[in-house]
Amino acid sequence: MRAYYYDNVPGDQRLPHDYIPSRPVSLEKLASLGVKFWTIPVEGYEAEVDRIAEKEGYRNRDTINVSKEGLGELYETKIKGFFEEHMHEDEEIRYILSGSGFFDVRESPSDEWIRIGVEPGDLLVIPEGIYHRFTLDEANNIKALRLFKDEPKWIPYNRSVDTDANPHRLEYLKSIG
Ligand code: KMT
Ligand code: NI
Repeated sequence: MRAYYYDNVPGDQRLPHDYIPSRPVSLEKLASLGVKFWTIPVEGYEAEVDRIAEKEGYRNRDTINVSKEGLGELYETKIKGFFEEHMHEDEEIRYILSGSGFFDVRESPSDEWIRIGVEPGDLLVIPEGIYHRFTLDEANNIKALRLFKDEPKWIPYNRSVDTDANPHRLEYLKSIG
């Protein structure tokens, strides 16, 4: 995992968009925004992922393969949708099995994008109510476990005046002070 401020230069979303020089973001900074992170080697990952899932109450999981092969005719639509700025009313929990990609999360109150480059072995928890988006990188594939507590609440609410007033959004802002 590597996190840094997104440079906002127009162009391909799959490029790194790292400032020159880079403006790195620490794990402490991410934690202050409610973003949680673990590294668990993919070889024999099950026991450790099970342990964390047990501790955090992530009782269910499935696998998602974001690639042309994995998504078929939904590919273009999905890729576009993932990169719309949105929030969820539940955590978005991903353990990366293979490939790579970028999760962008909004820092509050600055409203700057922080880009989180993920790779195999990364377990990332994006809190409910935070604005975020996802893109593949130039390698164009990622395979991840999606963990969740009960029924998955994966509805993306694209950012608007309505989401600004969503109770989960307000609760999130309160939680980060
Ligand atoms: C999401 O909800 O944005 C995704 O599942 C995207 C990719 S998971 C690595
Ligand atoms: Ni999302």
